[in-house]
Amino acid sequence: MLELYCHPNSTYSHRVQIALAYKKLEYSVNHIALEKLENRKKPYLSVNPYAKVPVLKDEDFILSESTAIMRYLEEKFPESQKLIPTDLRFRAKMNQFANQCETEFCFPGSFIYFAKRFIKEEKWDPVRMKEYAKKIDRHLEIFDLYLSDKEFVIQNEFGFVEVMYAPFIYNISYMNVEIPPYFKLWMERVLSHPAVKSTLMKQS
Ligand SMILES: N[C@@H](CCC(=O)N[C@@H](CS)C(=O)NCC(=O)O)C(=O)O
Repeated sequence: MLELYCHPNSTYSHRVQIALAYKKLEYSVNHIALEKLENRKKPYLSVNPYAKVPVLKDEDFILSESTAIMRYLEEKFPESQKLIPTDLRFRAKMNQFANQCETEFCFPGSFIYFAKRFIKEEKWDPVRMKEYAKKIDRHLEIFDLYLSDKEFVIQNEFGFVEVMYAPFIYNISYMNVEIPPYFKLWMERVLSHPAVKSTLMKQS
């Protein structure tokens, strides 16, 4: 059976858990206690020397990086509900949006979210947080325009890009950003998807 090393509050773990729920794949969970720094000690470092979750274990095969895991699941279980288009150009566009999701939204967003949720205010880096909030605002402006005539990002269907964003838009209130109208509607659609709801409702 598939085994997922993850943490109940980990946004990147949630991506994989949403993909597994969407594809209706069974797996067992191995919680890594990030708060006790279990990820930075042996034996976990032999699972992922970068000390991050999630990691997927499929028999003797070990894979880290949430998007690499999602791509693996798609190829390993071709009969399950599809997350990735087969058409070359739609898939290429999906990859464009996936990269922009990481660099323009998730990376700067996580910096702000992590500080506000887990670090004392006197230790924040307010200059960088402001700069990152501006970067996200710009991203949302561009994304909003794209979404103005669409329900979902690729082929108007819930898919890979929505799964990537879901755990991060769930926490968007921490980011102090303006949420433009079409992005807001898309966010509501994504967060109400059963695979997203069932996964994110479990977090503490
Ligand atoms: N690029 C990685 C990021 C994974 C990541 O940053 N995971 C966080 C939890 S959400 C983590 O393990 N942090 C522990 C640490 O950095 O010590 C992915 O997509 O899986």
